[in-house]
Amino acid sequence: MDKDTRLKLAVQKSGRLTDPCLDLLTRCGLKLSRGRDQLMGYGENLPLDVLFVRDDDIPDLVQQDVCDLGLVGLNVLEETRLELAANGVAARFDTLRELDFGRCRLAIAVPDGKSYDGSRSLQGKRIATTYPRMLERFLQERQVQAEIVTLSGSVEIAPRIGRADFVCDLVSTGSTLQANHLREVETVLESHAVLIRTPVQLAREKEDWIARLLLRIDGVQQVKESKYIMLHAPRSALPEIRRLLPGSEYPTILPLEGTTDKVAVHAVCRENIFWETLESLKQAGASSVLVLPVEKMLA
Ligand code: PRT
Ligand code: ZN
Repeated sequence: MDKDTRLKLAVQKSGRLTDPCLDLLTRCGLKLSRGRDQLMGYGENLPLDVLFVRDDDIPDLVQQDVCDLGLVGLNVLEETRLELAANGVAARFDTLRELDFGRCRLAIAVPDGKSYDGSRSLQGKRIATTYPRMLERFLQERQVQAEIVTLSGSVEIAPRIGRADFVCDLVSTGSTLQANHLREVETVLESHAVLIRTPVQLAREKEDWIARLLLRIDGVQQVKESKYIMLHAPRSALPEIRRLLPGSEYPTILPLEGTTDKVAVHAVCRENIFWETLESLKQAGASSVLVLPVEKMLA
């Protein structure tokens, strides 16, 4: 196939986003053969190739039209957008989808034992971060003047070594902050992975494939929580059973051979089904309940 008709997607080479991104692409039906240099993965069955890079480079690769698409954390994307704006350059990337992985937040934390009384407490203080632009915006919005200490890593030790009074870093479980005797006090940004694209109109084939990829991504995101449930129920219990099925539209009601007052109910539930729901279904009269995972879904 002509090279120009193949989409190029930037993905983190090795880090927290790598596995979930590759998993998403696999679920979308992409078979990748990773090149010998491991910098490029070629789509064997779709006209889509993957460029493996550092996550910080992903917005720039899309900005400069080296890649058509990118999978990156919102935190990296927003920091790059502000950095470009500070240099008088407009960002040239559009967000296509918000994804349900890479969840974390950029948060300000204070050493244990130090008091915190709202953003005023940051006035005149030093805050260490690897996200100076987002922190700057946060402080400006609250009309607080503070010194931003930009570090390239290990932000959490800055207070202990006397380089800063506060830190502004990514947090997911909070255990890193806890281990460093820091307490979270402000959220600067809620983040997750996003799929971005160049705003430039691409060749027809490429645009078509982006549209197909988006449909598949939507399908993948939908089925993650979805379940297919089958059960037997007395006709009289149907209203109550429909009420109990989480996130289901119209269930299929089927007759059962040899009985008229019982029917089979089949439904797709777009939310997970917990034991509590099964117990309530049973109480409402359901029997022979089966819950199955949904592998693919196309709305
Ligand atoms: O080498 P490269 O530059 O590509 O990788 P990187 O080291 O810059 O990034 P990486 O792999 O650490 O993270 C990639 C992306 O994952 C980030 O840009 C976020 O969008 C997302 N993400 C989700 C996180 C976290 N959760 C996270 N917990 N990124 C970093 N962390 C770090 C955080 O900086 C802190 O050191 O994990 C620590 C805190 O974690 P908890 O669980 O202890 O709170
Ligand atoms: Zn990085």
